[in-house]
Formats: sequence, C-alpha cells, structure tokens
Amino acid sequence: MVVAETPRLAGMVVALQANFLEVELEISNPASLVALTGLTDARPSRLLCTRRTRLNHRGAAIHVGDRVWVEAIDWQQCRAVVSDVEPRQSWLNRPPVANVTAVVVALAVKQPCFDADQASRFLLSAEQTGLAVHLILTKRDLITSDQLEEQLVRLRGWGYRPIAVSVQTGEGLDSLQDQLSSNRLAVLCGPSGVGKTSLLNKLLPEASLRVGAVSGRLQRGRHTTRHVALYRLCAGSLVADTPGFNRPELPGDLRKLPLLFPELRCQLESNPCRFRDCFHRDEPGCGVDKSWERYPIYKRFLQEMESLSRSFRGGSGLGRQ
Ligand SMILES: Nc1nc2c(ncn2[C@@H]2O[C@H](COP(=O)(O)OP(=O)(O)O)[C@@H](O)[C@H]2O)c(=O)[nH]1
Ligand SMILES: [Mg+2]
Ligand SMILES: [Zn+2]
Repeated sequence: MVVAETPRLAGMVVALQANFLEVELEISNPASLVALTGLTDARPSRLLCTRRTRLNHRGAAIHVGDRVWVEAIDWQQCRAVVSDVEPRQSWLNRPPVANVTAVVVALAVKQPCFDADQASRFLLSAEQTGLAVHLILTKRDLITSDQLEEQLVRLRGWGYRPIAVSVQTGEGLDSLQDQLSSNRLAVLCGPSGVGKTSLLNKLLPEASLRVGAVSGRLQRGRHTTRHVALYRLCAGSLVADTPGFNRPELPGDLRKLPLLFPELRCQLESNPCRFRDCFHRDEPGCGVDKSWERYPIYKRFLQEMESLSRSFRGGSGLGRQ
C-alpha cells in the first residue's frame, strides 16, 4: 500500500497522560492548516500522541515543554505520532519542565505559614536553572499592610522584588498577568496550598482547574494538582501549573551554592572573595560580609549538601580537600 507522505508539524508537549503525550501545535498559518485538514471550523490545536519507538530507545524521556515534531496526524480523532524532539533550551528538574523561560515561585504570607527554609529550597531550585526568577507572595488578604510591608522588606533583603497578590481581592493580579505574559513559558511553582491553581483559574481565559482545601493541622494544601501541565495564557505565552511537593532537594553541586543566593551573588560580583574555591564560612581571611538574614540557612544547606555528597561517595569520610 502506498501511503501519502504525511506533513510534519511542530508543536509543544503540554501534558503527559500515561503513555500519551498531549501536543499543542504551533500554527503560524491557520489558512494552510485549513487546506491541510479540510476542517474549516473547530480546528484541533491539541493532539493526543504516541511516540516512535526509536525515541524510547534514545534514552532521554520526553517532558512537558519539549518542542516536538508530529506526523501521521488523524485530524478526526485528534491523534498523531511524535517523530522527533528538538534539543532543549533550558531544563527545570523538579518539577520536570523543558524550555522554561522564567520561574515564578509562589509563597503564601499565611496558610501555609511562610517558612524561610522551605522558601529558600524553592528559590534555590529555581535559581539553579539560570533563568529569571520571580517571587510572588500569595494570600495578601490574610495580613495587614504593615505586616505585608515587613515581609516585602525582608524579601528584598534576599534579593527579590516580590509581587503581592490575592485571589480574594484581586490585588496584584494585573501585575502577575503582565509578568507571566511577557514570557514564552513561565512555570508557577511553590509549596502546595499557596494558591497556584487558584491564581491560574483567575488568569486563564478558559480554566477551571481543581483547587485543594488547605487541610489539617499543618495547614498544608492537599496535593490536588498531580501532574505538570501547560496552559495558554495568551498568544505567545504558556504557563505551567505544577503539583504540590513541599521540600525540594538541594542542588548537587556544592561549588555553585554561593551563586544561588542572590544576596551573596551580588556581593561577590561587586566585591569578589580573594580566595578561589572559598565557601565563605569560617575560612580565615575570607572578607565576605556575613550579616545577611539567610546566612545561617546558607551554612546549614552547605553542611547538608556536604554530608549528602559524603554518603554518596560511600561514606569514605574524606571530607573536603
Ligand atoms: N484567603 C485566601 N485564600 C486563598 C487565596 N488563593 C487561594 N486560596 C485558598 O488556598 C487553598 C489552596 O489553593 P490551591 O489553588 O489549590 O493551591 P495550590 O496547591 O498552590 O495549587 C484553597 O482553599 C484556596 O481557596 C487567596 O488569595 N486568599
Ligand atoms: Mg494546585
Ligand atoms: Zn570567601
């Protein structure tokens, strides 16, 4: 049987469903698609795809955010096959999302209560991508203006300029919308229960995503968002809602840690430490200023990463050379 050559179209993986990939097509020229499909209205822009077996053998998994090529398109059933994956421009490890252009970390002012250790873990995993990192403070309605100001000053000391938002009052939603829509693919991450999904429900034109109640003694949200999925905010901008997890792992590379704290990074940029390979701890002669709020957290993380890398090397007890 002769099979007519199927056209290859570019798209982006917007969700994973068991063994299937949901792909949103990049349709730059709608007219050509009409000619291709013969479907004048209700053009499907999302297709449920399997992948060519050789892609499975290449080892690397395909993730949400990956740019792919699809072929063997069945326009009636909205099905297709992913034949190729483009190299990634960036990679966020947890949650796993490819080609992210900005990371937005959401932290609640209350319910669940603001926890500097947890907040720093989220910020570090965002900083690790090397991309722009933005911070938003959610549930602004739960505290007074004075309390908010105090929190904003504190976070400026961490090197961030947070936007305070509230789904209840609508405050800050326009600024957040502007920030998200200036990015091709922004990821909204943060502890569960801070209100990420509620925010997207407000901002997305057609969303009705599941929102979880903040439950129990610990005032944590239930893990209602189970998988990463991308939503279209406007033409040219996608945003990822991510599942709740509450304690991101620390980075693997000790040497990079100082650069992942913006307040230390800035200091080192303008006034470098005179020693190479210094951790700016108790090294005699290290002139780095230690009077910043998160310095104890920084030291604790260093220690934790050191003991992890020691146990990884089989508990050889060699320590730092
Ligand atoms: N007071 C207040 N509650 C909020 C706000 N945003 C979300 N919530 C509540 O916080 C809970 C968790 O919200 P959800 O969007 O599921 O959080 P997620 O786990 O970060 O996606 C729900 O009960 C929401 O109604 C807000 O701006 N103010
Ligand atoms: Mg959620
Ligand atoms: Zn130093």
